[in-house]
Amino acid sequence: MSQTRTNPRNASSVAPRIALPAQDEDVASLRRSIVAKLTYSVGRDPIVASERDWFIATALAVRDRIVERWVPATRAAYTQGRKRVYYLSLEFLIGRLLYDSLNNLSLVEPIRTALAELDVDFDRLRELEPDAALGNGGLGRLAACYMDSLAALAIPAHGYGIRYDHGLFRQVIRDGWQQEFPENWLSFGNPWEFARPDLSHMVGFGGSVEVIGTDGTGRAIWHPAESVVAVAYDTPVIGWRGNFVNTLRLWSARAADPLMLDAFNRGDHVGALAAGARANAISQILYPSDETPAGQELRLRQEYFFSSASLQNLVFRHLRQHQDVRTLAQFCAIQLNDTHPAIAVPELMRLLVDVHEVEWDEAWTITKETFCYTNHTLLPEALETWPVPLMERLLPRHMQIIYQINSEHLDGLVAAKRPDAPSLDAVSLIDEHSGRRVRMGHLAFLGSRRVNGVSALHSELMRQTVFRPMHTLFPDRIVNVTNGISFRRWLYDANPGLTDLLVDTIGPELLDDPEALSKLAPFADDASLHEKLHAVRRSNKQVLAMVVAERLNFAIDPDAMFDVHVKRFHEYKRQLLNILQTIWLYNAMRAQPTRDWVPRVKIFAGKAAASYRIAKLIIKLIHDVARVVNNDPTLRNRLKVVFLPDYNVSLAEAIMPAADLSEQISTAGMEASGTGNMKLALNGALTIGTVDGANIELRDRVGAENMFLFGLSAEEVQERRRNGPPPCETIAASPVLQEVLDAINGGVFSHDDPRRYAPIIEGLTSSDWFMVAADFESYAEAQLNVARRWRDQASWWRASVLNTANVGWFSSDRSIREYATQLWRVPV
Ligand code: 26Q
Repeated sequence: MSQTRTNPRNASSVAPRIALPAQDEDVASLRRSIVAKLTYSVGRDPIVASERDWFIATALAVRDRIVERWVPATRAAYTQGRKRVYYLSLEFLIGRLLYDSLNNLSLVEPIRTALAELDVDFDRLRELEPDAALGNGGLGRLAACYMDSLAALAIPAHGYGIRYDHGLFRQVIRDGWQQEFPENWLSFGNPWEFARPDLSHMVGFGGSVEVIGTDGTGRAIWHPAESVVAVAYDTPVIGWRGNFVNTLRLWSARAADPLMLDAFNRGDHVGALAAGARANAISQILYPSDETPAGQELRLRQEYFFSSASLQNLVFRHLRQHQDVRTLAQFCAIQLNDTHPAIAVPELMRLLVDVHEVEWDEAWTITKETFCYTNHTLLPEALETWPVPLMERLLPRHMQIIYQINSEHLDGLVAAKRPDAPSLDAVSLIDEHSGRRVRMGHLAFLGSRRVNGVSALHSELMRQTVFRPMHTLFPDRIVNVTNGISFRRWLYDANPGLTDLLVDTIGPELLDDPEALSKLAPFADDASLHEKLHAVRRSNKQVLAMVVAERLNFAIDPDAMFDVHVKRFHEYKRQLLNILQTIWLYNAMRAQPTRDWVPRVKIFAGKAAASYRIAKLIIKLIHDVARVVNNDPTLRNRLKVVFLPDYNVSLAEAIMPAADLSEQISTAGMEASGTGNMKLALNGALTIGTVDGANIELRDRVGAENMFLFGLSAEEVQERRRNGPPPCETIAASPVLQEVLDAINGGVFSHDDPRRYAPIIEGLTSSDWFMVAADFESYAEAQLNVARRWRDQASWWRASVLNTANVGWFSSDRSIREYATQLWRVPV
């Protein structure tokens, strides 16, 4: 969207009421600081300044107002000696910061006015900000929402991650196929961050371990062969109403010795720079695979690089304040966002034992008391493991520590002689089956005081499946914290029209207390509210239609139902099921052209991992179907299919408020939680979904009668995979599905290459692992119910109101409160 000229909010244009009216004083002082920044920091004359110059100047002026609060907040947390949370995550999917910061500071209107007085259009300006896309999807966006809530709740916290030069790839669609291009968010500089070249740590790799003393109990000294410098870049994270500010500290990699002068002088000009290039590579790019670990050495280098820099930094901070490393657990809680930073467990042991000379047993106690670990997936292929030889080569001391942790763990188990003990094989940190590999999930589990899943079902499945043996040993360790989302970003920022209407209807309390949304429930049947909600939705849909027109040169009708399926492409998320149902609908409309079909626009967006062939083929199928459907005059515009390229946080902010129907149709048992489901329900979309992840908790709050649930349960999926009928039987039993597959197979959507979709058909007929065929009939039926409900608009809007009214619980503030009390033991 940064390339576009349209402002998605122009159509709804009114200022959100949550921003206080612009005070003259604010406006004048903002105007002065923007001009000062433009002059002295950007170095431009206002007469020639480009819009981008104005954006940078504005961001810098806003940053000053954040820093004014950052310094006292940080100082107060320090002097009060408050326990601090460290959130370690390889991903922070932040998006843009200008509007969000202004909203937190109640400065949206003053800035708009100040800029207008300078003849600059704020709404165009904010579209120029590139997304900080330092994440793949749900896990990264969750980290960003949690940073927002930590600041809102005034919990002292640092986010630690990597300052990737290139965020998630830019998705371009050529002839229906996804292509990946590098993303360049830093090309015009980043006005939000502070480089801290003075704040750096050495991170070692490779080399050897020297043991001092001969009896095996002596100290170990690691002599790394290679050293990389981690340089800190700090971004302040401001909380709601500007009350508190935390720090997001991202590490950038530099060579310790960037130019080997002797090599250069010998004439080896390229070789002289090789070490520098090797070091820089660590923070160059975000790994774009989602759910499937890449397993490459560079990824392990990234994981260790940021884990080590972060731990050295937090231990340093702790010592500066408390002088005694033994009190670490009292003042620090470290949260591991998935296993990506699990190497932090042996790293803390190394720092405590080798560097700070703490006894092993005490060090282990401190470690276990300090860490907590969040698991985000149960997919066996997504569980991170690293080959022992690679670990030994890259991190020899850590491998020794892992062996020692493992042998004490297994010895203890043998000594305990528990009758219910799982096999050693199942709980060992080393997987001996597929080559020897370190199980990072087991390592994180063992090194943590609490381990959590991200929805009730997911946490329960953790206990029953992948972590079953570990759970037997430590039955109190796994807890659940259901994910949440930032209402600031996903309601107040993204949907000012709805926010204003809600404030008008139930009062401003909801702005500070999401649960106050429940006051909306008594208005569920209020026709005048329905009308106003409809007006807000329609205007949001018009804005999205403008985005579609601009990007795809294609018109969609804002009065049609917007049926939205936006998320990463993965077979378990079943975009395929949706497009098959679309074909079914297409066939049905052509067969009965005179029926009163509900006009629908199927909207898809999402990226596939570059190497995920089937996911990319599904994207191509959507485009092929779109071409045929969109050009068929017999449908009389009652069905359109749209794929919006390059899905990111900013595009999501335009889509969520414009959705009527939310597709949350994962194979039951496979979506750990989902968070798009929450964003869409909050904005009033009705969910069509499976009984999976947080959909279940959504149902418990919103009511099954206000959703469209369908399909096999997680248990039924398991059972069917074991003993179900062969998929070809399922398909044969469903003439409509058979017809859909025949159309695809017959090249109806791919005249140029009738065999193109053979791999998809083959997957469905031979195994149907993701239960697309098995759930098809049930899904198609649920979609008929959707259409039926849509025709009864009063009933539709009643359900919509009850969705918004009952999702207050899904605020990430609630999630963070649970982390604070159950996991971190910090006051809120
Ligand atoms: C691992 C190793 C090497 C390269 C990449 C990765 C990698 C990267 C990202 C593995 C997994 C991810 C992302 C996982 C993810 O986003 N999971 C989602 O997390 C959300 C927040 O908890 C849940 O709501 C979703 O259900 C879950 O799919």
